[in-house]
Amino acid sequence: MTADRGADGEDDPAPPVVLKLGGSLITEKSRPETLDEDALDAACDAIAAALAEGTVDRLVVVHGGGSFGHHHASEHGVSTSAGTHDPAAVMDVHTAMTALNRAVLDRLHDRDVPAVPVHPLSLSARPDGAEGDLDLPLSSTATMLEEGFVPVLHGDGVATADAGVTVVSGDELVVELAAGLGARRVGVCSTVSGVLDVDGDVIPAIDSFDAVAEALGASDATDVSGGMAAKVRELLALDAPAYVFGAAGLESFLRGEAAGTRID
Ligand code: IP8
Repeated sequence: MTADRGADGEDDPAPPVVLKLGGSLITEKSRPETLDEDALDAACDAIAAALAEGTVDRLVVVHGGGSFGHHHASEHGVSTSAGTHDPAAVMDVHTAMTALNRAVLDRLHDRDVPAVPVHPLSLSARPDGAEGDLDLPLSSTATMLEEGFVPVLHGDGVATADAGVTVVSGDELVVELAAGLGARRVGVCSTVSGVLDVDGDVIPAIDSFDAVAEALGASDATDVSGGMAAKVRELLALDAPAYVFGAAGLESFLRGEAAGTRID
């Protein structure tokens, strides 16, 4: 693990890389609770190689829900804005997501990656209700990083004032982690090879939302309908450069090179 020499002479740990593995990448979205074994293995191979080669020294992984979380969430009518007070619904979503998390961890352990789980349901909250900001305490994740672990978080349920439990998405976690931990680089790896223009070609770089609003189909500057437009807007707000790429770009990203669309 490398460290930078701080102004006070103390060793400051290098800022981490935050990587999201999309649920659509690591699961078969059309079949409930089914992994895409090949895609997950390939992603874990790339992560293990980057850590072994030292192109990444501090890494936080976040994964989405794919056919594990989303299946149960939609069955119970739970989303990032619609909550539930039914403990069975909370358990269905959380149990499926911890099963997926375990599958990711097992494959990382097979490759000697020191991965440990962080379950947002036990940690985070939306104290201002479903439309409010996420409160994600970062001290456990930060300390795990300092101790040499690779924390692996996942989309989950989250306690939400006046709504019970809503869903927290992997994208929300990525933004909170990147901002709160002062990430060096942020990667969002999914089944799409980048942010696409109206012709379906990857846009190499985005530095302003207005320049790409039309291509993203955003109707106005306050569009919060989710999807790529919301993702780009949130990634633009980060201090760290963010990259949106497909499976083929993961190795490049982890080597510190360009991949897919750079959002900065
Ligand atoms: O796949 C949502 O995370 P996402 C996870 O990143 C659940 O949107 C619990 C549905």
